[in-house]
Amino acid sequence: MDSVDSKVEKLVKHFEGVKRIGVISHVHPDGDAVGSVIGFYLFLKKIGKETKAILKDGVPYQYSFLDGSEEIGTQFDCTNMDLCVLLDASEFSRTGFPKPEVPLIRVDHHKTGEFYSDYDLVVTHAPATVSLVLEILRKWNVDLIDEKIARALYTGLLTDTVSFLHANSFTWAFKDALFLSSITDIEDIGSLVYERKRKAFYYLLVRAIERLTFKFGGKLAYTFIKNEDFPETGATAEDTDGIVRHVISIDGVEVGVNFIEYEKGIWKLSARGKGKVDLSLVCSELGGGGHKNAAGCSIKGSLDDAINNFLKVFEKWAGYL
Ligand SMILES: [Mn+2]
Repeated sequence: MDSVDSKVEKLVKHFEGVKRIGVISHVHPDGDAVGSVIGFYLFLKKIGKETKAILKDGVPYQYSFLDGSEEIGTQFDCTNMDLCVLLDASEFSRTGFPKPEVPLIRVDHHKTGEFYSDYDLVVTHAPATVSLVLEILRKWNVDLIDEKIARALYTGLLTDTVSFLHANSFTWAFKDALFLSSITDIEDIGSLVYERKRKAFYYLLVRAIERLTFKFGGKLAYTFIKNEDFPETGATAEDTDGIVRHVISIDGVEVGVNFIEYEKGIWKLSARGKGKVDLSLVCSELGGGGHKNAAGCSIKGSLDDAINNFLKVFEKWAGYL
């Protein structure tokens, strides 16, 4: 933790000398992206900075219970900021916007990605990006961490650890959970996040389960969501969240993959693992990235192209299954 501590200290000093700080994260934001953006944004406002928070796709409905979500913009207006903080994203292109002229700082726990300056705080053993944001806020002014901020950060921690099923560091994750639960009542957050799924999610899930295909002796399972599945089921991009968890949850499956065609002809691949193969390496070979057990990338072409390209690359790691 020592090197993290000194990096955080340096970063806080830098933030203190800056007036306007923009906060941004990736498209199709997950709980960690939303939680770290909202938590950091609310804190910046409270400490008296001029700030803007941006998520191109907005806050998905399952996280809209968080205070502050209504203040998150979807237009890119970071250009008149003194610096822009990229949270929970390995590359700026993941925001869905072109890289701005303003200085960038990356705060993230993904293995691969871009580096902008010595102020970058990229810590791969952090349980979530919210944990890094929490380190920053505690060092900056711990007394300003209120219930709203704590709820946003806890949401990111809960979802990125898959309800504490996985964590790069359980000690760190539980320490953060303990701290955050001392500031806010976390009792309802799990239910708000996980027990408000729309019916359209299940219509998509039924299709995904029916299409399951097993390879490598049943150790790799994949499925897909076609572009036309969205209008046919009434689902939106937000409703795909969590489908790949059902694929990886099958006994004997070591790697689960969902190919999702949000845009016609572009397959967004979401891969989950149980530790045997480093999926961030597999996905970075296909132009993406992520974590060992959760990674993704995009492949252009037909569904067969996407599946075949992935399987061709994956074959090299299949011996570890
Ligand atoms: Mn994350």
